[in-house]
Amino acid sequence: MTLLIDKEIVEKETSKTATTYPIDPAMVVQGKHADNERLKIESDFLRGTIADDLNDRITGGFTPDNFQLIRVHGMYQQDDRDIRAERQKQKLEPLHNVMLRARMPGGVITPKQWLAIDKFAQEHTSYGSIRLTTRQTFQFHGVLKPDIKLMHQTLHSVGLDSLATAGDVNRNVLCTPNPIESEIHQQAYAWAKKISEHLLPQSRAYAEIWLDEEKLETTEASKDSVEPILGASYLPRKFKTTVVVPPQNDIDVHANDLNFVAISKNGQLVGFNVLVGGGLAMTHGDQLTYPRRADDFGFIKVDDTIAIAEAVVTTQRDWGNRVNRKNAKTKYTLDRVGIDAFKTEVEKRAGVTFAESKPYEFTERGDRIGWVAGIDGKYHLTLFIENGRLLDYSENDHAKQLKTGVAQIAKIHHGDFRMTANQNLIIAGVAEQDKAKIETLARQYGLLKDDVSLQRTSSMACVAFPTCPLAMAEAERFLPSFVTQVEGLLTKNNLSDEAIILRVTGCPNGCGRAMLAEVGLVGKGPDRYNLYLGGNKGGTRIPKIYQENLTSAAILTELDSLIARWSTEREATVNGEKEAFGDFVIRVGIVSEVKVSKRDFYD
Ligand code: SRM
Ligand code: SF4
Repeated sequence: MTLLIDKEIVEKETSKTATTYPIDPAMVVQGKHADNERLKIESDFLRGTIADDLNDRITGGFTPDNFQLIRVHGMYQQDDRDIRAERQKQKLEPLHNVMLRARMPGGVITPKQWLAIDKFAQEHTSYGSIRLTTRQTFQFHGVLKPDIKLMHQTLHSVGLDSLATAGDVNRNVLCTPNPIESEIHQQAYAWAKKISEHLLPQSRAYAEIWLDEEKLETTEASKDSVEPILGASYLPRKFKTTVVVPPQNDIDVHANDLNFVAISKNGQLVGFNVLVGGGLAMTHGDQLTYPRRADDFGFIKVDDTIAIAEAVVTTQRDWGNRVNRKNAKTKYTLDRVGIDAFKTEVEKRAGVTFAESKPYEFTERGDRIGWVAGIDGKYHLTLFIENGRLLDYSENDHAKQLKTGVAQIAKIHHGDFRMTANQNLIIAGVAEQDKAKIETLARQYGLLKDDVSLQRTSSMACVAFPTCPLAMAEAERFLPSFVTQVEGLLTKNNLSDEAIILRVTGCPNGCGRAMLAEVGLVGKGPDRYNLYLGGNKGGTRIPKIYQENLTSAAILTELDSLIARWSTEREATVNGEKEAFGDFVIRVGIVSEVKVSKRDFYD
């Protein structure tokens, strides 16, 4: 099978380009820069004093600047919130540890790599779990300072890293994760990888600090060339990119700053429609923050992909708000300077003119749990992993040993694994003769069950307690029993074969993408959530607030009557299917439709 990516094109496009552009002051927010800007500039290209902190064993934590800087190296300092108060009572510092998030464009990981991360999670993390995330990678939670370097070296020894999975940089690049379903999927994945690599920080800080590589001094003369794309102060805020193959929108384009929507002709990838400026986070009570859909900039040919990716990133780098981090993401830059101005600048920088967008449609987002056949004669088994948490929940009962189960599969699997943006895991590239063995293991270890409802596989939650420092309410720990209750409501109304896209996030940052759900719960406080309704199946509509500050019991009461109405009043759609819940609540006026998020999200 040939990839459309031509080696020469890639080499030409990935060569270092001049990255300073004349900047119109009218496009830049004036004022005192946020403190994060100082620390990035002073960090000597992401080094800071991380190495010194690592040797300081008096505290388990990092100094405030390094607390931020380690994020670009893929780590967050955390502590277990369940035991925080108790430790405080005992006059102990919080039990500082780090969470690590790996870089894994398109979520692809080999069995050998899997076995290495499995072993590390088992031996060196306090939770003993591997957590699949909503952005096609995994996290370790609870790694203590003495093990941090070992963790990076372990990843490196199997060809993995965690560079730029957090912080003000381009994050892990997502890609529709069934790569052998068509040639387009494979080509899309190759582009996701290429974009990820092209936009990575070039600083050698990661290699020096974690892999003990030789330290290179940054001289005054070399400063300008260290980061040709990101610049010495990196991006104003996090930046997220995807490559997606319609009609699947399984990576949720509207949560991302930059999206390449694959357009094909006669089975070949001919280019991408480019969508810019999506993002879901908001702050309770601050109407200057809001979730926003990405805007369609137009169509580009495949050869222009890297140039456009770089131009969008450098435009956001130069025009993004460095004064107020709450308004620093690309979505706010677009609304401040105007879509046309941003797009024209991207065209100028890339030397590419957007053509009119090509038609496409997103119809679904869920993963197809179970086996699918690939075009290469191989098979792929998608496992539903509730909340993405791979953990051995019992010492003796195999059926509850999810983490061990995946490791057992890794030992005999000849293909690879693909993490999905719905926190699930695909065992990809299985030969016909190996299917039965793999399926037996998956069933034996509770990774594949016949009685999981469509509602459960359509539900998702962010991590929240006990590790997330920003959580206001439970999410991951709350979801399983809440779904059971929703299943009950569906059954009561003869809808047990149907599902509502249900998502819960422990705070308004939106990591579980509740702001693209048909029913979204956004945490406000202990057992308190704002209830949003009206997203759609394709993930192209933002839901609207229905009621605020409800307990979970009150939400179930609301859902009880809404689902009862849906079951009796729903209509057939034009293509004969029954109306989805998110469409229904808008048609009958339970909530109004959010069309232009900035204007009508808060009406
Ligand atoms: Fe997220 C911060 C977990 C996807 C928006 N997110 C966090 C932190 C690191 C908390 C912190 O800053 O200290 C959470 C760590 C929890 C923990 O203990 O693991 C966290 N985010 C996650 C993950 C693990 C949720 C999950 O259950 O899978 C996802 C990891 C993705 C990855 O692998 O890179 C995750 N985060 C998202 C998404 C969804 C997406 O990208 O598709 C969003 C919304 C989309 C967007 O960016 O608009 C999201 N996370 C945020 C934000 C708000 C950003 C903003 O624009 O204001 C924060 C807070 C921040 O950055 O200040 C945040
Ligand atoms: Fe934490 Fe909030 Fe993200 Fe959930 S949505 S993981 S609570 S930051």
